[in-house]
Amino acid sequence: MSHDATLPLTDADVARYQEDGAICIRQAFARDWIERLGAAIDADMKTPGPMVRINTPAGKPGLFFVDFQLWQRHDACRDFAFTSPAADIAARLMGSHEVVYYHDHLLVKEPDTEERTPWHHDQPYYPIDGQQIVSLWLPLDAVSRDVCVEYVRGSHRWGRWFAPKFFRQGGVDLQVQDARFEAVPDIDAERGKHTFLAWDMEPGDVIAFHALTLHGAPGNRSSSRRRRAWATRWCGEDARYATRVGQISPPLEGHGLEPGDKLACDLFPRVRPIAP
Ligand SMILES: O=C(O)CCC(=O)C(=O)O
Repeated sequence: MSHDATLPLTDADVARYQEDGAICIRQAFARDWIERLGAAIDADMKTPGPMVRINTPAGKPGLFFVDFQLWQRHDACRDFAFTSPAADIAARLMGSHEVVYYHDHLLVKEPDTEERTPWHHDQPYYPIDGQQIVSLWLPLDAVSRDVCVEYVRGSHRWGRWFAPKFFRQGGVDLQVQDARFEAVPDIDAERGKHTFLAWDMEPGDVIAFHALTLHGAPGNRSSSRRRRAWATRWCGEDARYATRVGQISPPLEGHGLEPGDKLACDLFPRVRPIAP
């Protein structure tokens, strides 16, 4: 496949993504994207979508706000999916000619938010089989390493699938059953066994990570800095719709896909190659 010289990615970055399962790409998105997306996120928080979740218990400080599918309600997010460099970055990292926009996930931790994002990886939440699934975790605010999501280096290559959990303090198991799933190990208790990846980030930087890379995030203990992050999920040509017994997340339905189908449809639009 041809390589776009204007992309902020080298062959070494692609190799590191494949090896580590997470990379930080510096200044992948121009200021205009960050400003437009930041405004869309603030608008979404005022008028959220139907899948909004507040993960901070009443009476606790801060706010851990989660929402989905901003691309369906906000022009800036839709434009990002179709016309920003994101789809080309995803294509190159996955090694896929085709790219489908699967969904997006807003995760805001306002100052003084205590709630962690528990250790998990994403693919068991999805009714999707295949290797080519990448997320772009895009912060709209400067993020220091101690607030950034942390990734367990190389965990996407362990060949293990961990049972999904809700993003609540302590984590509550979702009712997804699959013979492949095992309990997430207590990563904090075995930190000495792993190498962790996290970065100090400026607006415009983005983390790309594989859907089987284990990750978790601290709360936002800053008393003044917001941590607005918008994660977009992208699939390549090997991704196939799969059945799961139980609750998937996000619960995106009405697409009419059958097990084994390629994903592209109105709900999961194909964004590359661009139709002539
Ligand atoms: O932003 C966070 O706290 C966690 C992000 C995450 O889990 C994801 O993008 O899959």
